[in-house]
Amino acid sequence: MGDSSPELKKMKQVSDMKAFDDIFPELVQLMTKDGLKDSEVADAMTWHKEVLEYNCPYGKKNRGLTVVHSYQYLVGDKATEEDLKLARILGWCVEFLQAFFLVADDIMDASVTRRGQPCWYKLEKVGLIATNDSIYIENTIYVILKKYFKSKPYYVELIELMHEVTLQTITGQTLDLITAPTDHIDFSNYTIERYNAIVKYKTAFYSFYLPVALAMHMAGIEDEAAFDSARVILLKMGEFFQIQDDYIDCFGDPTLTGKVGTDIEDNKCGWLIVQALTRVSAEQRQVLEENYAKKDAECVAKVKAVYKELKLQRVYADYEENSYNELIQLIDQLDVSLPRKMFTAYADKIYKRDR
Ligand code: DMA
Ligand code: MG
Ligand code: MG
Ligand code: MG
Repeated sequence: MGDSSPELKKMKQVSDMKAFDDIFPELVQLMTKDGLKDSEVADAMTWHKEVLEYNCPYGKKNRGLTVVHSYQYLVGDKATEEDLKLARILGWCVEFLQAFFLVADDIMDASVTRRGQPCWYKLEKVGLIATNDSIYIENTIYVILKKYFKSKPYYVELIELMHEVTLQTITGQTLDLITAPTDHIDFSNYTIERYNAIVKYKTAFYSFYLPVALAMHMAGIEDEAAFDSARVILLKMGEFFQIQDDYIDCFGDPTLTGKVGTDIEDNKCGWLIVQALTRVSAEQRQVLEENYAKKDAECVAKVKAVYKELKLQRVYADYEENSYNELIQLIDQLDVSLPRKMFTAYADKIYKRDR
């Protein structure tokens, strides 16, 4: 996994993605094959198959692929093809966890599109059945873990980690949602402390710590200190990633991101509003109070106009630069025997992202 030319790097990305994608049908089969033959539940299985195929394979798959890459960084040439397949399956478990959160998140955030297609709950035939479908997607994780990892010494660690991180993410979603009431605005809660807590819990644990920690378990690492050191860096990276997500929600291009932003309409305690509130004049604050959290394109445009007056695009560019440098410093100070490249590769993947 050394440095190589851009062409070689691109070729490797394509072949890594293909090897990863090639496993997906096997996992869908595992989940549905027996049920499809059972006349009592065959209709449900046909539905489940579509739930998985619609909601799971079309993301960037950064989280899933990170399990594979981290595993490769940790064990080097010792990785057998069989082990790599297991790492890919674990990667898919993270993708299923993500799909479970997203199906529910889109209902709660009243989103319209996801990964370039209508949100699952938006389909005429789906609606609130999507809540049950999200629970179904979550459950696939444990069927898959049992099938492929039951005999491994680290099986229980995987299950416990999945549960722990799920609870952290749900906790973050609760903070995100209750800080954004639907019936009134209260900017007094929109502090950087609250913001940091939301993003750490709703995003950083599952998107950054989880994929690397799963790979560490697979690689046989048992030293708690190694997990603690990794967590410090990965939570910082997760905070950075969610700030990007909040920025892209407002200033990104939906044809690249595959989703249309809703944070202003949803009254979210996002990075932009928190930054704006520390910089506004009394008049600008009033514009925000009158127009934030309204499902009305003109109101949204007025909020964005204040963001632009406050030059938040510049503030963000500076933040991104500084935060990346801080991250690299943190990685340089790493005192345990984890490969630095495992972290810098992940950081480089997300720095200056537009999708
Ligand atoms: C996403 O937060 C968090 C989870 C746990 C899905 P978000 O609502 O900002 O995500 P998105 O912008 O993708 O809807
Ligand atoms: Mg959302
Ligand atoms: Mg959300
Ligand atoms: Mg978002």
